[in-house]
Amino acid sequence: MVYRNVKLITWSSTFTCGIKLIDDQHKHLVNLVNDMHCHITGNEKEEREYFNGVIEQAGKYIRVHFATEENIMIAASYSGYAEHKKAHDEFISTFEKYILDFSSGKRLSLYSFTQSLKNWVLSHIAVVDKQYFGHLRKIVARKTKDKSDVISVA
Ligand code: FEA
Repeated sequence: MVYRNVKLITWSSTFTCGIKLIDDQHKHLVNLVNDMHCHITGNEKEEREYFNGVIEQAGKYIRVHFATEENIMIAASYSGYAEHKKAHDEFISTFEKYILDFSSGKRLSLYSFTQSLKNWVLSHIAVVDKQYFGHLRKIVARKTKDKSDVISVA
């Protein structure tokens, strides 16, 4: 079982929110899942070495991404902020538990880890993140309308 050069997730416009920073971060997460997928060999030693080399960076990146979204939601007074942050926090706890098991020597299945990361990333971007994307779009539309009203009055 070797998936080299096989993309597990193909980026699609349905994942975009229109904020470049967020879209770039989501693309990076998708690339990360695809990279993990390409390193599945079924060989425990190889997979452990690969995982060891990427996991810390991945954890840091995910935290930065969540903080970026949370700051945007706060700035936009998004009413779903607390619930969204809870989903982020729960994901971080699950992720940390996995890393703890891994560093204490537990057998790693890169296949199952990658699958669960893919399922989480996809369902979160496509469902939960989409809810605040909608809120941001409404704000932009309102601001654009206010501006055009001012211009037409002037
Ligand atoms: Fe609410 Fe964004 O977080 N994308 N992910 N995963």
